[in-house]
Amino acid sequence: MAGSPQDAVHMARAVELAARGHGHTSPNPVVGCVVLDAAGRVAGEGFHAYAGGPHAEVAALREAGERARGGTAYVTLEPCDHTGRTGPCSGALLEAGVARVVHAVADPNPKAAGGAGRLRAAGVAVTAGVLAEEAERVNAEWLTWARLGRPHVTWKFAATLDGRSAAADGTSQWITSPEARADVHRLRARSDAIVAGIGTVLADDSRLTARPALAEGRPLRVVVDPDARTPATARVLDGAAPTLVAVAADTVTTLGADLLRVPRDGRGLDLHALLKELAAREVVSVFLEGGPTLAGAFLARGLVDRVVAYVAPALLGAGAAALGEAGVRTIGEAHRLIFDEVSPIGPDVRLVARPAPPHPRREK
Ligand code: AOF
Ligand code: ZN
Repeated sequence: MAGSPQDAVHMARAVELAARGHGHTSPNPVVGCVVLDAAGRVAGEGFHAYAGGPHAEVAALREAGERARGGTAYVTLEPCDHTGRTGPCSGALLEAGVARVVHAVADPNPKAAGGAGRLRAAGVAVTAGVLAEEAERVNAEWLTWARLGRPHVTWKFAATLDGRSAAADGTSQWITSPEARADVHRLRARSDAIVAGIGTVLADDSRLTARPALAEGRPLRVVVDPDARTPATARVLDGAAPTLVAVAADTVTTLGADLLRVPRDGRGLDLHALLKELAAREVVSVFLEGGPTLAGAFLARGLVDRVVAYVAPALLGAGAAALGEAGVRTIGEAHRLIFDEVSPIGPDVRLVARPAPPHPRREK
């Protein structure tokens, strides 16, 4: 059932509300809700603001009060039917006397799902799938984690217009503007974990933190370091945020850091296994910051869900490419993307893209 044009308008608002939770709800989803009264006027709005806080439906019902009776609730995610940190939203909607519930995406969490069925069984009209694509996109991180059992991965890089992240002599600082770098800090702060390869840690000695003013819960830092080459003095091991050094299961080391043992996969670590471990630690979203080798390995394994590129209006003509070997042998195997966003950031451009759905003719 697609729903009416009015349904789409109210669901679009619910998606907007859901987005307000970005960066604050982990390991829970972002969810938005709009409640109309029986006459079709907006009576309440709500969103899920933090894990453990009221669900979007409860927040919107609270605002609507008695006006919800006989009305319609628009929710970006199927109402839950379980008692977790809070009570079931299916029950709250029934109690409020809502006559119709419209939701965009089914809840993939087996513990919480079933709200739609319970509401239907109680005589509530339920419409599913309205603005599903938009609601999927706003909640992409959590849906990836809940469906695939691994975190959603955003790969970020900064490069010149000719796609290089370092000059011929290896210098790489300040390719992009302060505005772009501030934006990176905002995205880091919204992520559960920041992942970088040992090459980047050795080359840049980056702290991989978000500016304190931005990060309420400090994102976990993860160094992919099969042979435990992280120096004990590396800035990534300072006390500013927790850090995990992911080393191979067979690596012998005296490094005084929290180690995560992961099986090997060729020359590197088994990235599927690494992500599964992080998912189990309630890491829903990963911000992958390179370098080129690690990014290529993630891409080759189909483990990049979003690409954020900061492109500076500069040309180098020589020097390391932003992306290393990524499992592409011929043009037909290129990782095809769709641009979701192109926006100026100071003098630079920010591009946001995601993998294109498989093309029937390109499938082997
Ligand atoms: C949310 N916010 O607005 C909705 C959710 O741990 P709990 O009790 O808060 O339950 C979390 C689950 O509830 C979550 O995994 C999802 O399946 C469902 N719906 N969750 O955090 C909401 N509607
Ligand atoms: Zn709920």
